[in-house]
Amino acid sequence: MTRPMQQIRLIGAPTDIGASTRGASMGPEALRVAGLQATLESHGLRVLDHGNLIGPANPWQPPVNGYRHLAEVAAWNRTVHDAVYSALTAGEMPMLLGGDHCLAIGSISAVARHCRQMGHPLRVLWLDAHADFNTHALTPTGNTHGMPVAVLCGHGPPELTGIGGTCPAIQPSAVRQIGIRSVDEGEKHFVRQSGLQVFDMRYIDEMGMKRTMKAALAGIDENTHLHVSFDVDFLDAVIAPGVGTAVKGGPTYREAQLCMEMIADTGRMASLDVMELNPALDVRNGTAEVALELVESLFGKSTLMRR
Ligand code: 6HN
Ligand code: MN
Ligand code: MN
Ligand code: MN
Repeated sequence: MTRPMQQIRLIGAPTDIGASTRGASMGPEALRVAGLQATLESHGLRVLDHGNLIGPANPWQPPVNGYRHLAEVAAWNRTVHDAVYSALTAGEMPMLLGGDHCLAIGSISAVARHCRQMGHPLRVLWLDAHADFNTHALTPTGNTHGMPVAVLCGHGPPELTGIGGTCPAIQPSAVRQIGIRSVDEGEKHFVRQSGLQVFDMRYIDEMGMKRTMKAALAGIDENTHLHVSFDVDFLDAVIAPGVGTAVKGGPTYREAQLCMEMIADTGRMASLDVMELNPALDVRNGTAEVALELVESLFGKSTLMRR
């Protein structure tokens, strides 16, 4: 690392409140066991582990009015919002360790609030097999981890859309989705109607990861706050089986590395979510290890080899 580095604040959010497969609650610990803090420190980064947030237990109930566990989801997201916002206010870089992806509501609401205050343009890179753009009316499952992007764009219940103080928290034009290959029928129409920019697997197949990332990163400047929301199911299920909703046909190990390296090259990443890691479905913590290798690249590990 040659740049002076901001302190990274690890924030564990051990819950699977927004999913219907249990186990993402163990994600933060799996990343720690894989050596997250020591590995990042070995690259000269300053890392402080703030431990785990506390929130309601998973009551394991069926959906009500299209939402499973709405009250608990809101409570967790308020807590995540406050933790991420306090890291940003302290001048640190928050790294949220999920936990299921519904927690990106709290995380990105806080980032958007910070950006409004600082006058920074926000760009959100949503690395995922899924668009996560369902609403209570569209969802086939009631799982709020399938809804965070819609909620952040203002489509959802007020107890979620209002968490960062302004609704909508973000505009669809701030988002670039990458790696998408599983979108529900109604969700698909809503994504199109909302004008989200989606670089799906077909796009990556045809254009390659390099051109995909150039397009997804186009237009950012030295003021841009780049937020990366990394759903580990972004990765091909062959290299990342330890996730609750694995989908075949995702980026290979090298494609994912190039994606992360090109993000690092911008020097603009200012906040990060690592979500949906599910140790209950993993093999010898291998998915956590792959996720960590990709996080190393997000922080510029491979640029060392190019100097
Ligand atoms: N994730 N589209 C499906 C649903 O239930 O709405 C799957 C969502 C997966 C969400 O992986 O973060
Ligand atoms: Mn997701
Ligand atoms: Mn996903
Ligand atoms: Mn900032």
